[in-house]
Amino acid sequence: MTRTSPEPVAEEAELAELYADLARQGLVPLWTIREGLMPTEPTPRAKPALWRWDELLPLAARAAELVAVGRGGERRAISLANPGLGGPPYATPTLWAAIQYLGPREAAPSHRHSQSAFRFVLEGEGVWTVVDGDPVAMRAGDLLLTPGWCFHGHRNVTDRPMAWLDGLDIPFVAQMDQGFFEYGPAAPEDAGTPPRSRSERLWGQAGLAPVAALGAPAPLASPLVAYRAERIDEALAAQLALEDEGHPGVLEPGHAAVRVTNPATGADALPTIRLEFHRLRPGASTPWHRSSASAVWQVTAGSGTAEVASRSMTLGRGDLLAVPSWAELRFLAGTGGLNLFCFSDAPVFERLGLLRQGTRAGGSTR
Ligand code: GTQ
Ligand code: FE2
Repeated sequence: MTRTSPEPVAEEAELAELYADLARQGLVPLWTIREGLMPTEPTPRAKPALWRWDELLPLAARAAELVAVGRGGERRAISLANPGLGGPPYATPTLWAAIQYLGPREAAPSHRHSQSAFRFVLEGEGVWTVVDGDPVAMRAGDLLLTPGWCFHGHRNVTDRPMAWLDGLDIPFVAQMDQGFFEYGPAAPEDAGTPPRSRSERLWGQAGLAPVAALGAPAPLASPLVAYRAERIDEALAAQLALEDEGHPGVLEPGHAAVRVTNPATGADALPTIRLEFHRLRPGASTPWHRSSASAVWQVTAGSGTAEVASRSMTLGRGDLLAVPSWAELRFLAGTGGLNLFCFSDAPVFERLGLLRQGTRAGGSTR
């Protein structure tokens, strides 16, 4: 007969003495902690959590009245802190999500860091983000990238305020002790306000790569740093039109989805963050799904419901939803359809052979 638990080998007192001696030497016996260390499946401390845009935006506007932006704080960004994580300003254990706000004519000074970043613009316009000297316009529906170690500063050139969503891998980089940071020039960069960035002029034509750039090793992060609202909308609309015509293209019936990729490699646009846009037809729903990646979703248009774990949450425009690892999730679109932006830590785990995806029934695929 094989036994899975060890035979009792000692008296209580002897055992306690052994544990005390082990602790004094900085040693821990696995058999006392195995279940916590190596659970049957992920047991995230992060919880499904929802932040409403209608509440975030006025709070950011109040912050703008009271708190200046500049060296020191660097950015007027307010982060989403997951209630399950007990304090740190993290939406999930790996992802930072924040609302950033610039008042009329305000500028956030240039800096760079090893963390990868993006900005997604729900509404408004008038801010240029300057990425390694390349001014990139930010307008409603656009996704802008700031790959790791690129200098970047933001400048509002209008008389109206503007707010947007920031996403970064700050928690992941912090946990792994990989954080590096450097200030840029103190004077705000006035690099101009061209309608099209140099990055887009060079890389913005799908399927046409500049030969001059192809000799060098392909960059891990996308050399294209702006993905425009019009192109994203066109790509999603095309999938649904093809579905109407009986051709393949959609992810699931009534559910179009595009991933933001590096045009030089076809891989995820950022090495640590997956970026996707989803569109559900009116009344459509997604099947139950779960992933060992954690994610944050934002409603870009329309409305509906998110069912996550055993909770049901109504979703309106701009609302932000944090989804922990392995939480069961599905979306149901309202009568006007549901459009979503999503970012996750999937590329990290995919590359390390750790990513798992599954359905509700528990059937997991690798
Ligand atoms: O805009 O550079 O939300 O460095 C957090 C860290 C924004 C930024 C954030 C940052 C930035
Ligand atoms: Fe930054």
